[in-house]
Parts: sequence; structure tokens; C-alpha cells
Amino acid sequence: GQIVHLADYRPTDFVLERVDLTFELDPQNTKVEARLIFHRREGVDASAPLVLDGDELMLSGLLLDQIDIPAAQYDATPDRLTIRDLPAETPFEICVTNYINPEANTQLMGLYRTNGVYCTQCEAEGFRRITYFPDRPDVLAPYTITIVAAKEGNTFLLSNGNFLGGGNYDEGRHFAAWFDPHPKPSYLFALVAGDLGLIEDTFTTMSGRDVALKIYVEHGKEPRAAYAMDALKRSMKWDEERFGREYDLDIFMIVAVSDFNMGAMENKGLNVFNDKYVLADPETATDADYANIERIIAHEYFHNWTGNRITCRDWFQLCLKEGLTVYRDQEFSSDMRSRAVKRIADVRHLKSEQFPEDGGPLAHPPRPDKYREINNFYTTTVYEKGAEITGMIATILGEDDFRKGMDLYFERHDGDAATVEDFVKCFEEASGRDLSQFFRWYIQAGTPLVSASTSYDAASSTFTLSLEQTVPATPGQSSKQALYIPLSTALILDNGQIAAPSKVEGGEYKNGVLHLTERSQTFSFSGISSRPVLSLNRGFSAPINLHLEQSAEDMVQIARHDTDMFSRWQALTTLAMPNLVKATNAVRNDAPVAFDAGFITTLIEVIGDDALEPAFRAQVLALPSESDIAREIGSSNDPDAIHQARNAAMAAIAKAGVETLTALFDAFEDKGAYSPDATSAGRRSLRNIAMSYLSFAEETPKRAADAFAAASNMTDLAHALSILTQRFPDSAEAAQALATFEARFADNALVLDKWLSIQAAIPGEGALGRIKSLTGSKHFVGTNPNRVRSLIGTFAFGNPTGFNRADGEAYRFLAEQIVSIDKRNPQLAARILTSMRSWRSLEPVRADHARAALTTIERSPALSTDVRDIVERVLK
Ligand code: HT7
Ligand code: ZN
Repeated sequence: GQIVHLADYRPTDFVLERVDLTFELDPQNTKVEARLIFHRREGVDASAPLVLDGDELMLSGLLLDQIDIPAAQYDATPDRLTIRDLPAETPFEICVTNYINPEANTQLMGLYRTNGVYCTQCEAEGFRRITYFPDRPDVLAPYTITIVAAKEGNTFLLSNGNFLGGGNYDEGRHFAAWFDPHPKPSYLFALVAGDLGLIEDTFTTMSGRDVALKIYVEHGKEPRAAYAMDALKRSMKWDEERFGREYDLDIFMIVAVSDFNMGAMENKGLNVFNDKYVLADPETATDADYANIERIIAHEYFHNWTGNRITCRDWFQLCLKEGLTVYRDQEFSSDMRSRAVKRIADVRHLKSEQFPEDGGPLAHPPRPDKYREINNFYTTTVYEKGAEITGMIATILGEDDFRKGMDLYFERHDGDAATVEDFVKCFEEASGRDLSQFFRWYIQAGTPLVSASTSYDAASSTFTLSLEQTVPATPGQSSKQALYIPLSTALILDNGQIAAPSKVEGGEYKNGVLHLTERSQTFSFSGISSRPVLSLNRGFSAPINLHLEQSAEDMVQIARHDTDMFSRWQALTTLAMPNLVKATNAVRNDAPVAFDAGFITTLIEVIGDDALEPAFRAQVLALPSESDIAREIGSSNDPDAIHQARNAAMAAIAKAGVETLTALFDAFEDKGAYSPDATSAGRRSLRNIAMSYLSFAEETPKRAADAFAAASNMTDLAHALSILTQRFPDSAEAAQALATFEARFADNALVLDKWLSIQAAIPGEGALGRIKSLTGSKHFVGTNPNRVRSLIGTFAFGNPTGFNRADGEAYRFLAEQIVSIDKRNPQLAARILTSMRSWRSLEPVRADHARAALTTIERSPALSTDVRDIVERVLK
């Protein structure tokens, strides 16, 4: 694992014109024949060799224009094939033959087998595990694929592009050929072969072309793919209407597989999905599952333009496709659901995942300038902060200029392997704005802190807002330059109206957006007739930490009356946080825990307001998480104290609001048939969170046990099971419900993942013993990433008290697990290890244990590059 630097980028010496691959599939011995047509790039020295990437490959045959290449003319190692003395001017054909073992491929990168199905995963560098190839995203070519396989067990032989034809091959075998006319990089290649169930539909594009839509799932699961198909058709229509993007092949296929390292993959015309993000029915999937399916189906489909038609020049540009595509899927979900609630959920996720990454040892710029293992850069910073940056461009430019910039990007770069610079330039040209300062968002890591102070002068009717920005130091970046921060801002008057200032001085203020560009900047608003309440960073227009001295009365005013629903939620969260921090300190000091009555009253008032949508009220009730509180406290954290303090807050709210909460629980009972739509899901989420609170006001598990018995869908069932196991872990009702759940869903691995993760999240001392015993359960299959994430991942990421037990036992357990998982699946091991990224903010005893466990991993022999990279950065 050597370090790769952005500054070292240079194009390849040889241009790849065409790719022709033939696969003869065999579970242990698949023959791959790659015919590659190259020509030497103009100006490249005639002595320059052709260097192809490999990974654990063994060369079996090598031809140049159909003639054997003498051994002296090439060098082949498992990870490189170097061929010398190639034609200087004319195109030539290299034919590489090699054999691979899909069944032995436990990394799930390249060609592997899952449940008897052949499947590929090539992003980022998996293609080189299939054949020797210039495996980098700026090498684009049209592909012709021939797949030969036994008829038995391989009804479908699928690859990218349009189907050319197929038929019998030889005794017991058949073949299929595919051609993808759109030049693509190798990471978008896909092959799937197996016996699968199929659902089909058609989409007519805006220019009137019919596209065949096919979703392949395990036999018998076809009805559970209906929602994914519906989401796909809505995504295709939305991309036409919102961005003018039409689909470009005759067929679009999705295959659901049960062993997959991530959520899904946008291979051209043949998306491969983790089955968790395809399969859903009311009995087995929660509302959150449905929302994730809709989002991820859309995300992969949107990549067809932002990622595939326009791809990345190199992997440093990953956020060019990922940040933009997340922005697009967020916009899609906002249009399909409630925009305000979607924004709240996205910001909650950003703060709980990306902010800790940006504030810890794994912080990196959205466009990094070096990496050791690219797989470790599929991060929340690249994805979610990348999306926030795209959103800020939209905020700065306004809707029309943003759309013009996108149109220009599609027009100018279609077929290109582009850079982030190319992207930003399109918006500069479309709007006439200079975005050079804005560009720093891509290359500086760290969450900016904006400190704001205000004053009001009644005599001159002037409101003054002083802003100061700092970006904290992050690994490798000790000093930072000022960012261009768009702050959506309103001044709210007594009557709840938004003030329209007669003049604003000190900087640009347009369409309600302040453009903060200096380190310190003071804006004055004239013509403000009475002291206003400041509503700043509305809609979370910039991904920053905000420090604003604001009175509780002003925050209550925003929480009650702001026209921006996001701001109302934000004000309540801002009110909650000091209460939770104070309570944590009280717990640690054995002092009485008390909460501000104003905060509790306002919260109860808001959730009881029937004019507000239920999903919004549910978001208001969901207090900052334990890790949010830990981040706010910043250092020397005691997860047990945080847990107790947060529970005390819930108990206090439950006590004060028992009538409102009971009324919500009664009013929102699900009657009639289940529907996954956002409104129905919002009603369920409000009722279920009300039940969570009531469990703090009640001594017995009766309500949750009754809800478990009465549940008619997985959302309600899983929630009731969570309450039973979290609040009443030692009760007979909890044990009974776990057993019932297990028996009812014994043959459904995806549902048993919920059974695993619900138990993995049970707080307290008993957690580790429970996890250890569950690793021996027949439902825990250590080779399947979904099972590992559900049990080990949930424990490490989602059980702060159980995982951070003071004796350090759980860290040592995780270290053993990481070393063991690493041997078969380094990517999975590295990702779960990132759960240790905030160890330095723990109190010293826990921090010492964490360091020791990390050091054990670091010293373990034969670590993968993936895990080595993470452990070394986390320890640094
Ligand atoms: N672009 C896809 C990334 C991905 C991936 C990366 C590394 C290893 C396995 C992987 N599977 C999918 C997913 C996406 O962002 O759409
Ligand atoms: Zn993506």
C-alpha cells in the first residue's frame, strides 16, 4: 500500500480503444480472455512499455495481434503486467488469458459467488482482480462481453449495455453476448449469472423510447421487488423533469444479491444491489427500509448521468460523482416526501456521522490530495459533505443559475472523465460568479465554526450582526483559509413576520442569504422597526457549527413561530443541548439532575400542535443522540453518564407530557392497510416515539408488549421489540418477544438482521456477553457483511454504553473481531474499525483501554492495507 498523490496524476501512455471480454464461468476456475485494442498516445516515447494493473492474478496466455509474446518481452507478477516493444504508431491488440476462482473470493471485490450466483463488484479497483487492465477511471472504452456458462444454475447471463444475442454453446453450456456502446471505465463493468426470479416493467422516456426494466431477485422473492420497481420508474421520470436527463440504453437491470460490501453499485445498465435495499413488504420491512430503498434505487439510477456518462478523472475526484449524486437523491426524496422532514433527517445524519469524522483523526478534505487505500475514502465526508457543498452552490447561485450550471456540465462534459475543477467552472460560467474562494470547501477538511454576535439600535432602527469564522486544524492541515459560507438568514419581528430591511451593508445579502466571505464580517440591517429575533443558517444552508449567544426566549420564539420548519427543529435542538450537557455533568458529580421548564414546555407544546405534520413532531421528540451529546461535550466523555442524563431527560419529558404523549399514542394508531407513503410513515413514527417516552413514565412493559402483539407491520413490531429489550431487558415479555420474533422470521435473513441489531443495541454491562453469545447463533453468518454489520457494527457504532464499558473488554473484543474479519474481507473490517475514531475524546481510563486495543490491531501480523491505513491514522 503506497501513498498515491493527486499531484502525480498524468494520463496513460496508451489509449484503450475497445474491450472484448469472454468469460467461461466456473465456480472455482473461470477462464477470462481479454482482447484489448490500444494505441500509443500522441507524443509518448516509443520505448514506453504498456503497464497493466492486476491483483492476485496469474497470467496464462499473452498474445500481441494474435501471436504469442516471447517471455523476454514482458514481466507478469500478481499485481502487474508490463509489456515492452509495442508498436509506436499503429493500433495493436493484446489478448490476455487468465483463470480466477470466484468461490474463493471472500473480499467480494472482482468476480465472486453469492448464494450460487456469479456477481461482480469493480469499484474502485476490483476489475484488476478479474484480468490485467489499465484499471483507472480515466480509461474509457466500449465493451463487448461474451459469457459462457453451464445452463444448469445459470438461466440468466447478464452484463452491461444492450443484449446482442445468445444460444447453445457446447454440451450443457450456453452463452450470451452484450454490447455497451457508451465508453466506460472498468469500475462500471458488471457481470451477473445465475438462476434468479425476475419482475419486469417498461418505462417510456421523454423522447418516446421504451426501456425494458428488469429486477432480478432470489426465486420466490419477486413480489418483494415491487416497491423498488416503482421507485425506479419515479426516479427515471424525476431525472427527466428536474434535470432533463433521459436514460440511454434499451434495458435497465437491477440485481439483488445477499453478499455485498456496500449498499449498491451503479454499473452501466446493470446495477447490483445489496438485497437489503431492494426487498420490501409490510411484514418484513420498516418505513426506514422503504425510504432507504427509494433513496438508493434513485441514487444508483442518477449515477447514470452523474458518474457514468460523466465520470471521474481519478479517485481523488470521487466526490464529483458521489457528492453530486447524493445531492440529487436528497432532492428526489424531498420531492417525494416532506422536504422539511427530509432536511432535518439529513442534517441529523450529517451531524452524527460526518461532523465526528471531520473533527477526528480520519478527517480529510472532500477532495483529498493523497490516499493509501482508496476503499477507505468512500466516507461520509466524500458523500454527505460533498452533497452539502453542491447544495451550497445551489444556495449561492439560486435555482435558475444552478440549473444552467448543471446543463452546461452535462453538455460540456458528457463522455468525459472530469475533475471537481471542471464542475465548479460550469457554475462560474453559468452565473458569472467567481467561485475560487468557494473551492476551498473541497480541499480543506474540518467543520467551520461560525461565531455570531448581535446588537440592535432602536434609535437608528438598525440591527447589527457580527460574524467570525474559524476552521479547526485537521490531520495534515494546520492552518486554514477563510471559506465562502452562504448563510440563509431571517430577522423575525414580534408579529412573526420576516423583516424586509431597507438596506444591508457589510456584504452581500440577497434572497435571504448572507454571503460570509471574510474571517470577520459585520452586516448591518437598516429599517428594522423593533428588536428582531435572528434566525441564522436556516435550512442548514452551510454545514457549520454555529455559536450564537441567543436567549432561551428568542429560541422559544423561533421554535414556536419560525416559518422555516427546519429552524423550528433546530431551535428546539439548540435548547435541548445545554440541558443534556448540564444533566451529564450532574450525573457525573452525583448532583441532582434538573431540566429547564421552558425547554420541556415548548417541546410538549410543539408535539401537541395538530397543525404540524406528525413526521416533523416525531423529529422534534427525537432528542440529540448520545454521540451528539458526546461531541458537544468534546473531551473526557463518560458514555454511561451521557446515557443516564439523556434517559433522565426523556423521563422528565414523559412525566410532564404524559397526557399529550398518551393522546398521540392513541390518536395515531394504525388502522387499515399498511402503506409505506411518507404521511403514513410519519404517523407511525410519532406514535412509536410517543410510546418510547411513555415507557419512561411506566413501570411495566405492558404497553410495549401489547403493541408487539398487536403490530400489523414490521415498523411497529420492530419498534415494540426495541422498547421491550432496551427499557425492560430482563423482563419475561422481552425474552418472549425475542423468541417469537426469531421463530416467526427464522427463514428470513434480512429480518433476522433486525433481531441481531436490536439485541446489539441493548445498553449496559450485559451487552458484550450478549454479543459474544450471538456470534455463536445459527443466524449469525460471519462471511455475510449484512450479518456482521448488524451485530458487530451496531454494537460498535450504536451502543455507546455497552461498547465503551469502562473495563475496556469490548474494545479488546472488537480488536479480535477486526483482525479475524480482515483475513477474509478487509473492506468490511476497515469500515467497522472506524467506530473507534473518537477514542481520544473518552475519559482517560477508557481512552487508555481503547489505545491498547488499537495497538494490538496495529501489531497484528499480515494486516490488510485497508485496516493498516485506518488503524495508523486513528492512532496518530
Ligand atoms: N459507487 C458505489 C461505491 C461502491 C463501492 C466502493 C468500494 C467497494 C464496494 C463498493 N460497492 C459500491 C456506490 C454508490 O455510491 O452508489
Ligand atoms: Zn454513489
